[in-house]
Amino acid sequence: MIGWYPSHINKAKSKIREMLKIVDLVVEVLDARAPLVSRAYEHSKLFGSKKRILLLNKSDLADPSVTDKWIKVISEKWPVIAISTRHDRPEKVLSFLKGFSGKMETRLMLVGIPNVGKSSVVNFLGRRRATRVGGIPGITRGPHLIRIAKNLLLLDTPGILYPRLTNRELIAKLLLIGSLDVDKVDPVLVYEEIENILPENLKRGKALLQLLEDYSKKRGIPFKNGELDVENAMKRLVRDIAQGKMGRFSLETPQYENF
Ligand SMILES: Nc1nc2c(ncn2[C@@H]2O[C@H](COP(=O)(O)OP(=O)(O)O)[C@@H](O)[C@H]2O)c(=O)[nH]1
Ligand SMILES: [Mg+2]
Repeated sequence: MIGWYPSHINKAKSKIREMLKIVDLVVEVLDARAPLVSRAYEHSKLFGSKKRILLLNKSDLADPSVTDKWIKVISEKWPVIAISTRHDRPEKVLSFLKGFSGKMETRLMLVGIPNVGKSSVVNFLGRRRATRVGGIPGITRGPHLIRIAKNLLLLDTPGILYPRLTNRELIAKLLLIGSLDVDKVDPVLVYEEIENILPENLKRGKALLQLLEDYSKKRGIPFKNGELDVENAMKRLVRDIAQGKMGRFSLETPQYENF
């Protein structure tokens, strides 16, 4: 599980490298609840000196005071904005992005790990009478550029990056934000880490086992011979947490971060 790095990841990376050649600006989409782990990919190596801006998406699911702290820390290095494709108006994001367009056409590309909301951002920005500008020379299938503002073009297919699964805590966090699916990595494998990092407002003073028991009763998850079905309950609870159904939370707070 740890150090797992299958070949589709290399394929996705080489696709991104290909696209980088034809864009001016990379827009990294991160999950506002865990900006560090949602950026646990080789960003420096991959993007080099390419200009970048950061979107902290799903801010409606994060603790707003923690998100404010992140914005302060990150903005020392990168242009950044907290957004929610659920609750914000596209104009908010668009006017932020417009600030980076010059006299010439600027091409943007969205990138991010699974489930941070890349496609939602593309739809969100493309919804407003976006016009397709056409294919990309030399690439017959796949991404197209859409015009989202005067002089601002967006690749309609975002790049998928994969976090490097270097430790168990990172895996637990990725499960809790939904960037690793519970059907791919069983959350019981990182039970202790989940128990340790689960924010207090979700735990409400309970141990994880108690939380699972209460959750199972509430959701009518059958007990097996009177015993709690931990695996099933964990999967469902983790998924509900990731989707924000158990309340807002942040998993990471800026310490002394070199973003
Ligand atoms: N609450 C909330 N959910 C969001 C937001 N943006 C995306 N989602 C949800 O997150 C899930 C993944 O979004 P998607 O755009 O498919 O992510 P992608 O894998 O990065 O392309 C979907 O269920 C979206 O509805 C947001 O700002 N707030
Ligand atoms: Mg997508």
